[in-house]
Amino acid sequence: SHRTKVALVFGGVSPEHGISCLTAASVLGAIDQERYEVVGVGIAKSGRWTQVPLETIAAYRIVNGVAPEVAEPQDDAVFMVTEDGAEVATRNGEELLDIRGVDAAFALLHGPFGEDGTIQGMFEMMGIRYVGCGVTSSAVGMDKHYMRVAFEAAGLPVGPYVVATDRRWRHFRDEVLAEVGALQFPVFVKPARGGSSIGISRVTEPGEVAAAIEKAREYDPKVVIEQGVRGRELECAVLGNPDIPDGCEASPLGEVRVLADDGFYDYETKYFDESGAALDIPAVVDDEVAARIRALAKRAYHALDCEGLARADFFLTDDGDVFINEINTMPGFTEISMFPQLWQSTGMTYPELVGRLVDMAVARPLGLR
Ligand code: G1L
Repeated sequence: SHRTKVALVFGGVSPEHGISCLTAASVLGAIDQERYEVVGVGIAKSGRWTQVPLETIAAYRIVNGVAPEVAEPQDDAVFMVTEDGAEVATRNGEELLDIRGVDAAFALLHGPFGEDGTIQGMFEMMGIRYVGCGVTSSAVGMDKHYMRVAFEAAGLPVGPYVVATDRRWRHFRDEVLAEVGALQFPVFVKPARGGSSIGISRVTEPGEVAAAIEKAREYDPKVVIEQGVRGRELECAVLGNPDIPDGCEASPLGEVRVLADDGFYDYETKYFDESGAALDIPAVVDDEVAARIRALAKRAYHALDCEGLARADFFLTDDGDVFINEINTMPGFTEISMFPQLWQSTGMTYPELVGRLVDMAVARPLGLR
């Protein structure tokens, strides 16, 4: 019987290289190797691609605080012509894996070049099916400006924000600062397309906005300034594709609990994720509120035309108002991350989740849809 061939693509040039390697180890440990034949495709920090043996991936872990990384390939790939006249890429005389031969690619890559639609576009051009959102959804989901534009167009509740494009900041700085000054403080100043929390400032007074924008601009010429929303952070995992009428299913909610001032969580928590954040699953909220947020999560999924999976993140204020914060097309995905844990709470195991994602990718038609 023929196993479905899956490429795990991981590493990459982003600061989240190590997390990506650890996630690859987590997925490899869960995937049913009786049904799926896995190949490891690493992207070294230099950006060079290399096949990584499964034993190497399985051994990735943090050693004395040092994250794993994809070893740099020592030699360049060279093309050779085989006896039957075909041209193949080789390294050290050994034929390289041709990723076009896989049934689906599972790319675990963060930030620019990976999460932003670029690797999805590469897969599209090469005719490779892949897990998760397509080019446009990935690109829009990575851009805090266009994500809000899409949410607003879909009538979703978005908090007030200002966009400082490079052009506006250079030529109309006073206008930008006046708009930001009209927001309620604190505000959060963020690189528009940063995947992680680098370059983000919490700003409590208007006099500090310009410096925060300059700092965010070190990471992205486009900066988004969001009015802070005081409220609980609730997250919803969404899974699905157009094969079902609703297009997707929403999980129960989870809550990310922030540390109290004394450095302790204010009440007991059930789980901690890999970053040490306390996760409450299911979140303790009224049934009516949970139903409202789950419906918004599905609308957000469709607003970005997501496929496969996404995690939608919300704020719930003390007054019971809900705001969507963002949708993440590549959520944390180790076994203890929010997304897998939310499905686990419904009875779907991590191996089942991985299998479902790969099966959705294999079932997906190539090209426009
Ligand atoms: F392929 C999926 F399923 F869409 C996918 C890809 C990547 C889900 C989750 C992730 N997450 C990651 O790669 C990361 C959290 C390690 C970095 Cl974004």
